[in-house]
Amino acid sequence: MNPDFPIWLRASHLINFVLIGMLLRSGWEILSSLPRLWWSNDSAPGKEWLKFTKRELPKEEGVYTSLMDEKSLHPLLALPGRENIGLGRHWHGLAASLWLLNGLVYVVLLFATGLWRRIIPTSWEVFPDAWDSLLVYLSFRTPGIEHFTPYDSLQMLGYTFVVFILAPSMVLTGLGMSPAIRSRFPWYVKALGGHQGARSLHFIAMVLMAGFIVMHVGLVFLVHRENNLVHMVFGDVDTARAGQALFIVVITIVLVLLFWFFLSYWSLADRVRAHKFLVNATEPVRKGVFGWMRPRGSTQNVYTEKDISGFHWTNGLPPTAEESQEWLDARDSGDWHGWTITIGDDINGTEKVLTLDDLRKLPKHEYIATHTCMQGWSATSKWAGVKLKDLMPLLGPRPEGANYIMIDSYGLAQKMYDNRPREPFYAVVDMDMYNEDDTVLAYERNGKPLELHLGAPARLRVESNHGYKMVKWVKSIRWIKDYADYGDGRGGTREDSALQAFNGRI
Ligand SMILES: Nc1nc2c(c(=O)[nH]1)N[C@H]1C(S)=C(S)[C@@H](COP(=O)(O)O)O[C@H]1N2
Ligand SMILES: [Mo]
Repeated sequence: MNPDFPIWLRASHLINFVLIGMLLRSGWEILSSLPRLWWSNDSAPGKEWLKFTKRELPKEEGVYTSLMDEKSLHPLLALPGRENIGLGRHWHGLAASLWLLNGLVYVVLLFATGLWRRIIPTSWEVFPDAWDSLLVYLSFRTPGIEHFTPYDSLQMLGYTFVVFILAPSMVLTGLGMSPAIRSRFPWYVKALGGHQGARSLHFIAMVLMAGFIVMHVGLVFLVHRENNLVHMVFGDVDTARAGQALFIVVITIVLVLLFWFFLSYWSLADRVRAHKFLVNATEPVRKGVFGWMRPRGSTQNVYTEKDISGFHWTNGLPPTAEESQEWLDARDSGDWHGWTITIGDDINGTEKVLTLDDLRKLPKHEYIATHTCMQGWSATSKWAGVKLKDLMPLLGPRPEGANYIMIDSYGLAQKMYDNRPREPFYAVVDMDMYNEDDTVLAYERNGKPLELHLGAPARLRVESNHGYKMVKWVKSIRWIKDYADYGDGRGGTREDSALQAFNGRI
């Protein structure tokens, strides 16, 4: 046995392979839901630095939704494929958590066993040596086996970069896209170049990682293949079993590919089942890591008026005549005359009807925050409105048994995932979200009345979550016992129809 390749090392190598494939494939699923990349926080059409779509977008706000920009990827390529960003996000979260765990175990053992000396260079000689091997490769030759002890200088540099620089930057830029983290530590996201900076850097890191994998796998077979194969499979130095090792490696790769494809088709075969499984698997991590983070947008000054975006994407278009004549009439009446919002409680059946003037008389909360849609776009605005926790007490104390608040819209969902008739758009917030200072029924943006396409006259803001919680054109806000009793029971339109998680903090 070669002490350089103990069983834990070989096992974590294999697990890493499985998980990284899941990460790449679910990442592509997420990217395909908005196949454009920006450096600027406003995600303005025409300002992309890279796009994977030929579609030209109107420059005008409010006529085109991000859902319309989705691209469908084949299930053999993406996890799960076919415009399922909800499930893609769950798979990404599950694979990322396991990948991080596997990576931590690997790094801890690497140091505990002293094997780190095999991959982390300890002498400056590594640079000229690596340069020499590079020249050898570039002349289509391979460095002699004596350079591999067990890794040559170029490998050491490559592995050190991937393990200690590239992998951590994937985690750090990935976390930078979480609304919980942004609303709690806005300076962190700003340091990454905002949401689009984090997103673009995450993409670039992915390209480097994918490039590394292709080279790495290629070189295993091209450079001293027999040695690599017995190291990897048997942890052995004796190349006598190289044939057997090759067989095992090929079979393993085929099985892993089949497993990846199976995950896609298993998810697509019964998306609700996949959602249940994935939410159960990921929610404890989501809760543990992000649950304690309360937004601090109102007290921080990281984002200022200077950061306010010139463009704001739209998801969901304003109610039409079939959706709500009532809303249209109020819109056309001037200053929303006749428009009302109902606050109520489904437990005792009490309710109170308020006008826009009633809302304006309540304490006004104003702050600057960045909106992110889970599809990937962002925009920074100054929002003003009434905190939900200032609004609901107008009804009296929280009713006995009320655990959630449900917000309904005058408008219908843009599309349902199973193509059934469109239902009214709604979202549910839990007590944590309700009690946050930056959970607001907003009626102003950037000091002006809320625009029609952004939810006029009042829309919800839940700054610790992605945009899908933030119901536009709000009609009613009600205490409920449990969201399982409404819709498909998943706690919102995007949860019901796009299989997003109830917890939208990442
Ligand atoms: N009524 C209604 N509210 C909605 C939606 C919708 O389709 N209908 N889309 C949600 C999603 S997914 C996002 S990202 C935000 C988009 O807000 P914006 O259009 O104001 O940018 O609204 C949310 N609220
Ligand atoms: Mo969204």
